[in-house]
Amino acid sequence: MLEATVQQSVDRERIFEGYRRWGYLAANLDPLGFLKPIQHPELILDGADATAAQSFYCRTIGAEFVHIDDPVRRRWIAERLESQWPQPDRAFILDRLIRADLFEQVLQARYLGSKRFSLEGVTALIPLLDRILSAAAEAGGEQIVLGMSHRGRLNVMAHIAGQEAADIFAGFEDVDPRSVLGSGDVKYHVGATGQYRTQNGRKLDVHLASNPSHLEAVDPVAIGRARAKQARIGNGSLTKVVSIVLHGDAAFAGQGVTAETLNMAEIGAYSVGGTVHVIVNNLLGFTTTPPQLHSTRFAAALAKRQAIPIFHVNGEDPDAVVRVGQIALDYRHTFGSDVVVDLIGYRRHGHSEVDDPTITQPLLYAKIKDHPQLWQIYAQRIGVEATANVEAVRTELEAAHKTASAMKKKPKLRKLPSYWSPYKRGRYDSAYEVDTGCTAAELGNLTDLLTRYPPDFAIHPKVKKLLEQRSEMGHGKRPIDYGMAEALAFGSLLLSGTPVRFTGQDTRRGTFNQRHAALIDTRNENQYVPLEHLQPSQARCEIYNSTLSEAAVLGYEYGYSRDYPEALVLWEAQFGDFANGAQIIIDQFISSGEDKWDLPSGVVLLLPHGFEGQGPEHSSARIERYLQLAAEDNIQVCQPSTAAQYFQLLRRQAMRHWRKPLVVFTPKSMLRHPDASSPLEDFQRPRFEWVVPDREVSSAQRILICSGKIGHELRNERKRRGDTETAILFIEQLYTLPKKELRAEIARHPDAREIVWVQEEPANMGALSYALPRIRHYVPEIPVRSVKRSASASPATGSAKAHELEQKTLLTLAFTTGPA
Ligand SMILES: Cc1ncc(C[n+]2csc(CCOP(=O)(O)OP(=O)(O)O)c2C)c(N)n1
Repeated sequence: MLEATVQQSVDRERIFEGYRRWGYLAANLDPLGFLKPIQHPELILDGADATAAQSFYCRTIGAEFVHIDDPVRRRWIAERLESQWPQPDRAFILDRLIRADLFEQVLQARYLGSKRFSLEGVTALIPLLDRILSAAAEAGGEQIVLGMSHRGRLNVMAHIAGQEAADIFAGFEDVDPRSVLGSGDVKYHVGATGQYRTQNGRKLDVHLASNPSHLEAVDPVAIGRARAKQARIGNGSLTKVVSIVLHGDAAFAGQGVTAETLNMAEIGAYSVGGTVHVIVNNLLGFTTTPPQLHSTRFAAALAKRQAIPIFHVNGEDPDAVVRVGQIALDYRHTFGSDVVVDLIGYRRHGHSEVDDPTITQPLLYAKIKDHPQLWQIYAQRIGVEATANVEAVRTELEAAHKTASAMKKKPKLRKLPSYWSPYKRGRYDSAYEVDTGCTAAELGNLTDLLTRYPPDFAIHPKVKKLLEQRSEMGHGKRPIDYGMAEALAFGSLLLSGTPVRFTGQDTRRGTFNQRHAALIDTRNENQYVPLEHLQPSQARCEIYNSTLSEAAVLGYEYGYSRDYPEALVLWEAQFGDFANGAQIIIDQFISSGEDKWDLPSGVVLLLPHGFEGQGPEHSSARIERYLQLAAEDNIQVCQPSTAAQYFQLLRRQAMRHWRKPLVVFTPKSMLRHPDASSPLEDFQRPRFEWVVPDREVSSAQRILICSGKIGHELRNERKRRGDTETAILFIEQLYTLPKKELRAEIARHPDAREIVWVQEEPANMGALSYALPRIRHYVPEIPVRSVKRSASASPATGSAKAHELEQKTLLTLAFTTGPA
């Protein structure tokens, strides 16, 4: 008897193990039945009774979780799936479904032919989010940061982000076009801030991040914003601020930034205590079907490379959907982990409402045509007559439409949090400038704090020497190099209460062995970051090595900067050209976010740049691209030529109350070069110099204008030639080009007969096509020509010797009087 019981229990466990692993394949997940359940061979258990396991794993929830190696987490999930759940508040769910579906229908009727990217087919998203937000609030949540794309966005704004339907409808009226000529964004991209009220009266602030068309690009931005909000709160913040990111199925599977973002979830530099991901899965991407969109059965499979559970759920079983929402939030809170909900439904209309989907999916849409709305299915299932409710909601929405059509001004759907109040955005004003220099005493004291470490710390001999040198630098005994200048900038800001957050690949040591922000004990690899131990009252310092990503990491830091204007937030590319891996973030958020969404940021990009014979890659940070993006004071583009200028620039960025992204081209070989190092006095100068004047030549015949490293080479060449008639000016701020300062410097050489723009980049790159016409325009009385490498498809030669030859030729040409 006992034996039989043991055997039964072993059999049961074997059956359950099979279903925990493969049950999701056999689950009923697609409301329209195109995604056929699969009987995995390991589920065919020769005659054994699997009814119980099937009921848990093969109905309308299909869970993938046995790839999680932690048995505690697996057991936690199994326990929740293998138990009976109380019936949810069905009247509430029905009401929400009616509202979600009718919202779309009224828009369809009133604004026929407008794109809105209807949620119909996956309207269970609204009760799903209701449950996730309510569970978050019940656990002590205060704020939700929501990232999402077009699909159902307006619906989410109305039902989750606390926006009035009338205010959303007003977006379709497109009133007051003159106020947004050349700026603003379409209604399904702009963000919203509002309040969500749970059924039992709790309130959550909801921040729906503004979003470009570029799918998934907002993911890291939203999560970075959540991290900044958590950092502002401190203790308990992981529960108080929750990030939720909604994805399309095609985009989740196809866009690399999704993988990059998921990869950051468990890393100290980026963790937010777990993000709830929801795939709003309509089993279509525009006109393309799943077998063409991903190499996996489910779009969600990407998440399985990590210990992230995936809950697939049939979008036409709202009770199951709500249950999954609760499990997902609880899991996030219990384990501080990401979690994926794959909400499977369909798309009632075309990709947008102006598309005819019957051309590409005639069978699917023939079926959809006769398929009832979800609220109808649900009302029938729970035995409720909903007609009166539907009419009441319709009347409400029609009234909202009427209100919207009478509006004269487009309402603002979002406002900046109060911590933005002290900060300015928009156009530059010289009144924003502040003095950024430090006294010798301040620099000396700070140097002592930056170069100390615990007495029992076994420091690497090379680092010890570096710190000794830095000590001499900070006390005026040797010129200060970039590494020390940067440490002094960060340290001085931290002491005055400005937090510093800085990430990038190998940033703690520095790609060029120049930073050594973290000292490493040679006996045990313990780390000590002097910038974190300046004094107890200092601000928070975070310097992290990032993952090997550009898009997600830069997106994250941009997001962080959006919610921490008081902090200096920096991202460093390993080499400047790698920033093109984050081009979407640069184009769609950093350079245009303020114009489109009126959202400022003070994020800093550090991009190592300079032609040094290292080949086509690693030479150019593509100065030309940032200058092409620049307009309306949207960004600042700078190339400081000395350590002190770098120091002043970083301090200026934090100390001015004007928040504007800053792109800095930073040196590589010049990092420790004496020509680019600065005496202590230059750190005491009041401000960053937009143009570095020639302090050696007073009345020149010729003026060379350049930016960055080439200027130092030109100076050396001038010295070699014993030339006393050529002045060399460095433009340190390329955008906005300092017209007044430049003209003033040129005017100091009244005999100048020629101006030469000199750059090491090829003619189709660098600042040439930006700077040359402007200089000509500013100084029409003097002919201006240029010296540069020939236009080239790739930035630089692969041969170090060819580079030397080219560089020599450039210098020779720069000192040869020639035709304009
Ligand atoms: C990076 C990027 N590439 C292409 C597009 C064009 N596009 C817009 S929506 C869409 C299909 C998206 O499908 P899915 O992610 O499943 O979301 P759905 O629209 O079905 O909700 C495409 C290809 C885009 N917006 N972003």
